[in-house]
Formats: sequence, C-alpha cells, structure tokens
Amino acid sequence: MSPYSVKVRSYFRYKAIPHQWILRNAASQAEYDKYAKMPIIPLVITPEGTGIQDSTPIIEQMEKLHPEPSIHPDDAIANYVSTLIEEFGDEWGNKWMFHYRWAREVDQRASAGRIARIRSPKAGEAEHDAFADQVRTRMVGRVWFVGSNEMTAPQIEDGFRDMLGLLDDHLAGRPYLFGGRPAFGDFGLWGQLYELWTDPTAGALIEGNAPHVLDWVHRMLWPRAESAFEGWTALAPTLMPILVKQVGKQFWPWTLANEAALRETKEEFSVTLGDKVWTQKPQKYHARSLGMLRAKYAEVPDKGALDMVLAAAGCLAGLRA
Ligand SMILES: N[C@@H](CCC(=O)N[C@@H](CS)C(=O)NCC(=O)O)C(=O)O
Repeated sequence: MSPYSVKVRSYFRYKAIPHQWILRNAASQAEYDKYAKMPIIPLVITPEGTGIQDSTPIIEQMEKLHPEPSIHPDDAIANYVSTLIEEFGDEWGNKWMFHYRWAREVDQRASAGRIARIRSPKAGEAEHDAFADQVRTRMVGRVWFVGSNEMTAPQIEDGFRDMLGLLDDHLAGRPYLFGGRPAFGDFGLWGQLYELWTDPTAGALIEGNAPHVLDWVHRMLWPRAESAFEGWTALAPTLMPILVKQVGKQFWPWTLANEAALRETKEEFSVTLGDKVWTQKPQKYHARSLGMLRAKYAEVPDKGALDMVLAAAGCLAGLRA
C-alpha cells in the first residue's frame, strides 16, 4: 500500500540485493520500533543492524554499495532530469495517489479494507469491518495534508489524466523512462503510479487509457536492464512536454511557494498553477527534499546544456536560488 516502500523494493529487486519484505503490523511492531527513528515506512534494516528511512537516501546509500548496473544515465542532461523526475514523482505524484485513494467512496472502501487486512490479517469479518471503518475515517480526514480539497480536486484529476497521456506517448517506444533500463526517475514516479493502478478509480483510468503506462507499471515490479540508456536528444521529444507541462507548470511553482510559506511560517498559502489557484497548508518535508535537489544541481560539473533544458522547463531560477 505504500508507494515509497514499493519504490525501494523495486530498486532492491533490480539490484538483486537479497532482502526480506516484512509488513508492518502487530507481529512486526516491536522490531519496527527498535529500528525506526520516524513513524514512516519503508524502514530498511541492514545486516549490521542499522535502520535506514526515507526512500531517496535509502536508494542513494544502496547505490554506493551496489553501483552496477547504475541507475544514473550517462548523458549529463538525462542524468539530472532523472533526479528531477524522482523528486517530482515522490512529491507531486503522491498528490495524485493520495487524492484518488481517499476521494471517492469506492476507493476509500477498497483501500481501507486492504490496510486493515495488512495490519490485522487474522481478524474475523466483524472485527475487520470495524477496523476498516476506522482506517477509512482517519485517512479521509488526512487528504488535506497533500493539498487535496474541493478547490484542488479537479486540478489534481485533470493533471493526472494529462500526465497519463504524456507518459503513454513517452513510453510507447521504450521500456523505461530513460531507455532500455530503469533510472532513478523511474523508481520515484513508478512507486506512485503502481499504487494508483492498484486502486479502483485510477486503476481503471490507467487500464482504459494508457496501455504503455500499464506495461511499465508491470515491468517495474521486477525491472531489468534490457539495453542501454538513451541520450537526451532521443528522449527530448516526448520527455520535454512532461518537464514543461507537469514539472515546470505544476510542481515547480508549487514547491517554491510551499518553501516560501514555510520560511514565512504561514498557516496556509495560495499559488497560481497554470490558470488556477491552488491553496493548502505548507508541507514540511518538501522543503528539505528541494534543498537536496539544489545541492545535486550545484554538483553538476558542466551545466551549459542542462541549463538550457531547465530554463525551457521553467525550473532553472529556483534551482540556482
Ligand atoms: N519521504 C518518505 C515518505 C515516506 C512516507 O510518507 N511513508 C508513509 C506511507 S507511504 C507513511 O509511513 N506514513 C505514516 C503511516 O503510514 O503511519 C520516503 O520517501 O520514504
């Protein structure tokens, strides 16, 4: 049920890192508490007995231990764009996921039922129903957290449908976002898309409208290197529209406005995305990951050609800040 957990599992499978997948429930809670520093999943426990959390640093740490096959495209532009898409998937893709999962009754019931079964696998029917109701009430009450509300709901859904079309075009001629093997960006975006696919409403949208996205959703469950990464010139015709319309026009102004709202300790902020106003309470975690994205940008040795792409996508100024 957790996009960040399946993201890390997909990475572990790609790298053939031996691991055990343990559900967080009453049976595993004591072990979880021993190693977790934050109340979130995934939690990776290493053979040395260290607990690691937060999917992006988990993957970065593992990549140092298991560098081959690399998840970073050799082309310098594709390499940074992949990092940007990883962040976009984690932070903006999560809005589609969380919104669709908890907006409609059919999805609420399906998801709350699945969560209740994971947490309490042996519960009888009545106990299960009561627990599922509790989960449903709690989670529906939390959608505001990712910015889903009456005003933003149509924007989130229009944006998701637009993304499905763009992504389907991009994946029509290639198995993974950056060519013949999965990149950092695939893992981040896919974790959210996979979860969307498992839910009734968004799953039907994917199955009915985006056959290439559907293939990729399946492929990324057990990703493997089929051929090399592609260069930026080959990727640009269908990846650039995603950068411009989704990352540059939606996610980027939002993440900068969120950062400013945190700096100014605002209770709520509004930002215009395209031709619509988006209003929500600031989200803390995002400012930290935006900082990490800037640090990675600062480390790029030769920025000339990359800057032209980032400027065209509308992300350059905020990355230099
Ligand atoms: N930035 C973290 C986010 C992890 C996260 O938000 N996990 C959610 C589930 S997808 C969680 O554990 N929420 C609290 C809960 O389920 O109790 C990451 O990338 O790992």
